[in-house]
Parts: sequence; C-alpha cells; structure tokens
Amino acid sequence: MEPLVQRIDILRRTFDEACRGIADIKVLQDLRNKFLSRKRGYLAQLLEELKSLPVSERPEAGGRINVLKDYIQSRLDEAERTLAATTTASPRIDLSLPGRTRLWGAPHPLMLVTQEIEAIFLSMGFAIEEGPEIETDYYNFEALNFPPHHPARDDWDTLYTTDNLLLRTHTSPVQIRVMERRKPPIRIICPGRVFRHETPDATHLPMFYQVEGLVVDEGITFANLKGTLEYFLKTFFGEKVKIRFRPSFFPFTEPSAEVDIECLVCGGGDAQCRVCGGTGWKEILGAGMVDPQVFKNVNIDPERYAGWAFGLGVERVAMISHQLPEIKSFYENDLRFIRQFMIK
Ligand code: 2NM
Repeated sequence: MEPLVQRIDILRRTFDEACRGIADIKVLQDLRNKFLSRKRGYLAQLLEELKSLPVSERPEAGGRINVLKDYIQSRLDEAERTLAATTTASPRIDLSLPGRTRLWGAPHPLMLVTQEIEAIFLSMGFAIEEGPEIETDYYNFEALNFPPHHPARDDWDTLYTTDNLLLRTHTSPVQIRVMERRKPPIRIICPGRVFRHETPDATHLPMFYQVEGLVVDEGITFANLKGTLEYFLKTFFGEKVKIRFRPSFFPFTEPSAEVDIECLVCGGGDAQCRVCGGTGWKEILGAGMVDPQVFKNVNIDPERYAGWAFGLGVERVAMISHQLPEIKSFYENDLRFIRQFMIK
C-alpha cells in the first residue's frame, strides 16, 4: 500500500472527480457520507491510520488530512448552495402554466355616471341629500299629492313590507323630509336606489337608480327650471346637443314636462333607427313646478315660495350616453363590461 501522504493526494483527486457528477441533493448526501462520515468515512479511516505512523510523521500527515477535510467540506457546502438555488422545489412548479391573474375591481359605470351628474349640480351650488330606501306611504305618496287609491299610483306600484311600509318608488321622499326640516332657499339633488313593480325587459328592472333635484326659493319660475336643466344636459352630453320640452303630468308638479335630447345614434336621420324608433328623440328626464299642495304638506307657504323639481333614471342616462342596448349589463357583475368605463 502507498504511504499515507500519497493516499491523501489520491483521495483528493477521487473527490474532485466525484464532485463533477453531483446532479441532485441525493448524490451530494451520498458523497458527504462517503467522505466525511465520522465513523466509516474515508477521512475518518485516514485519521485512524495516523496511529500506525511514527510519532514524528504524525503532525504533518494529520495537518494534510485536516486541510483535505476542510476542502471537501467547503466544496460540498458550495455544491449544496448551487443546487438549492437552481432546483428549489422544481418538480412542484410547472412553469408552463399561465399565471394567476389578480382581478382588480373598477368603479361601476352607474356610480361613475351618478358622480358625473352630482359634480355638475354641485358646481351650481346644489347639495347632496340621502334618505331611507324603505319609506312610509305618507312620504312616498301622500305628501307628494297621490291621494289613496288614485289611479296615478298604478305607475308607481311597489313592494309593501306592511300596509304602511314600502320600498320607495322615487327619491322624492328625501326631498319631502328635507323641506320639512329646512326652510328655503333649498337647492338639493337626491341620488339613490328606487324600486317599482316592473317586468324586466331590455330597458326596465324592478330596481334602479335615480337622481332627483329640487330648487325652492322666492321668485323661482319655469325659466329657472329650463335654464338649469339645459345647462346640465349640455354639460353632460355636449354643448351642441338639441333639447326639447314636452308637456306631461305628475301628481306632484304643475305644470309638468318631459325633456328629450336628440337621438345620439341617428340624429333624427333614420326613420328605422332601433334606438329612437325613428322619432329622432330620446326621453331623458321628467320635471315640473312643485305643486302648491306639496308645499302646504311641508309647511312652506306657496304664496311666498315657488320651486321646481326633476327626476332622472341613472341607467337610462348611462345607456344613452354609452349607447348600451341592455339594462341588465349593469347587473351581471362581468368585470370585462365594468372595466371598460374605468377612467385610466
Ligand atoms: C320627477 C319629475 C318631476 C319631483 C318632485 C319632487 C317634490 F318632492 F319636490 F315634490 N321631487 N321630485 C319630481 C318632479 C320628480 O321625476 C320624474
């Protein structure tokens, strides 16, 4: 057998050779055992053989064995770090799979349109008021000049929780509550959810959003109504939009009007237009001068004060301005739809 010192050198070359084949952690652990195991490792065997050397040769040989041991240890540690960095849990990750998309929310188009409407009226000095969605018969009907059993109630049928409590059919009760609490001048808008007995179709749902407005002061006339609503519609739909006022009827206003804008799709040029039915006009809101009886109900003197009010459906306005054919698209919670209206 070769002298111990030579066998130390041979062992180093054997180790270097074996090191090239470290493909995974298993091979690395085998190597570590073979060379460094305290009991039967190659280095432990060499140390054991030190005893057979003459005492004078032992320190040098022992030193060489220790140098080799440090060398093997540090190379194995390094190999382990490299393995860990390149193969961490590799069998469990399939890099060919598509990533998990984070579905960020987006403001709902109905909220965006509501805020746009609010911003225009806020700029004219209006305040925003809110109130309950479950109302009494008095606030939803009586105070607004709908007598009990009056046929006008048919158009505002709703769900009743008791004989006296119902889901509000408009946000006008909020305006009644404000007029009870506060005396003129009043300039408010009332956004919110309302409910009506409706069979769902392309343009109707039993629940929808409204914005109503109310102005009460001394000397208010129909000219104020017209000027303010024209300013609102031109700001919202564009300066050039054509507007018309038609006579109409509501129990709570006299006189009453419905307000149309020109059809944004055909501009009146298509007798077959699917959007306006060939009329060239789209109804956008209802309005009128507050009926003196409504003022009496809230203790505002109709001889001294006058006022006007309007109401619009947010879905209808949003559908016209974005040219959407189906009201239900607002309620399907499809992010692909909702995200299109995001202001980026
Ligand atoms: C409309 C149309 C016309 C209206 C009237 C009132 C109140 F409380 F002052 F009497 N609030 N809202 C009103 C008037 C609502 O919606 C189409």
